[in-house]
Amino acid sequence: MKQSRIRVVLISLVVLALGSILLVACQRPGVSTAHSSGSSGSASASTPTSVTVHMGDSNFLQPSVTLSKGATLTLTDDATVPHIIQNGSWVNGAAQPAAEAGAPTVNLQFQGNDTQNVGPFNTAGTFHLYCTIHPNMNLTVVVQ
Ligand SMILES: [Cu+2]
Repeated sequence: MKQSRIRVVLISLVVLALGSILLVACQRPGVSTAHSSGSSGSASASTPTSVTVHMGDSNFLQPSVTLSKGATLTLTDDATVPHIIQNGSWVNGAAQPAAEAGAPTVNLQFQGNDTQNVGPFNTAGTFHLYCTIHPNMNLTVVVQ
């Protein structure tokens, strides 16, 4: 009983190990070409300079967004509702203004159905934005 169970565990470990080796082997060519090329030919289209996050009545439509370093965050208000977006976050229902080191200063007033830009985010890290009007309307910006 016990031995067969150990055997099952061992076999699945071997399968996992082989699987991860295969994965690494498959990924290596793509990664290496991405790093080695870049001087000539097509520009790397995988680095967006702007990423859009939409806002609804009282929320961001996504809780977090990931940007490449140097990219700009575009905020679009899809509702006919104002938002005031600043550095900070709601914690347990309380507004806590705070700007992390390297964060662009954010103080944007949306009237409804409008779009504004934040950034560029030139420092890698995690930054928090919130709407001062709507409790728990938080957005985490991860810059890589
Ligand atoms: Cu709001």
